[in-house]
Amino acid sequence: MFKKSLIAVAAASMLTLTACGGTGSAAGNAGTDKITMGFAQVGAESGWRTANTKSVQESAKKAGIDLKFSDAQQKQENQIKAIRSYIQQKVDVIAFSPVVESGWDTVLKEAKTAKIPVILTDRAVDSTDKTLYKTFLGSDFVEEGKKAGTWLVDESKSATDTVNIVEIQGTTGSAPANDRKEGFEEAIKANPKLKIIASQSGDFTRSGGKQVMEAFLKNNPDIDVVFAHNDDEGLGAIEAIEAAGKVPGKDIKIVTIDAVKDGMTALSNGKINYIVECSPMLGDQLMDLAKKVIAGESVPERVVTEETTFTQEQAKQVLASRPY
Ligand code: GZL
Repeated sequence: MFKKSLIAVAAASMLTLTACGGTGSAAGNAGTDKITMGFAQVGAESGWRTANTKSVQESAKKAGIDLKFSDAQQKQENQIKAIRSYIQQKVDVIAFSPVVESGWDTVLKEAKTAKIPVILTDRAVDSTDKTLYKTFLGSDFVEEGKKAGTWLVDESKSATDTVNIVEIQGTTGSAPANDRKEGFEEAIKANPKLKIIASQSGDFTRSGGKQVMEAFLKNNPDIDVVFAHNDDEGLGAIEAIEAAGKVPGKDIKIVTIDAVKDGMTALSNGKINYIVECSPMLGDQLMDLAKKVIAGESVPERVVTEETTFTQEQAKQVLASRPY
């Protein structure tokens, strides 16, 4: 570990000055100045998450950072266990994407006591104690929800009747689900004809999106629009809509968030109508922030990732070159 190796070198030089003797070798990268990062990932629930994991792992290799990686299968207790194990292993820095916003103060205080800096990536925590982490790198989810809602307001300008919207939310209690909902509702207030008639969590998964959409279709005869918090839920909704004998993208319009390959393919095929991008490619920025934090350099409290939006036409143009 970087920190331990500095101590080891100092101890060794002390020892050589005063007497011979070995120094306790650090677990892992004994005697090297390689940085060790403990990364506690949410899970593997979506195409976005798979791309995010690949980005973190590839960027760590490129940056020469030794990565310890764990997959929490979308369970907070598993992420907390992983963070505690990284503390015991005395890693140089901990990074994680909190599966939900609440319940992190205790374990983050343990990391602070152990003098291990923490970087939040992708999702935020609702802790009021900003000293518990060095920075938060990720998207502005409220803005993403607003972009989706604004598209629908523009799309529905000429609507004379009520536009019935069903919302497939992300993981209950997660920052992206809470914030995307907030942003979308804020935007659609501009057109009182836009009504959310049903809203339920699909847990950011394709199967969850399909199950929720099946229930929506059973209970609501005239759905006009689906707002799905990620592409995977939207893709599941497409399966349910087609099984009900309706045409996704035409009988029922669909707007989603992420812009992963499968979502962009459905968009270019006309089954989704609009996608708001949420970039999973956070690896390089994360490793750069980690090196700065360990070097004692100041880093911004918040690093917002750049992202755009896609229409069906734009998807056709960029699909072949999309990196994930
Ligand atoms: C957003 C990320 C969300 C994605 C989903 O940054 O946390 O989690 O939108 C993923 O696809 O499951």
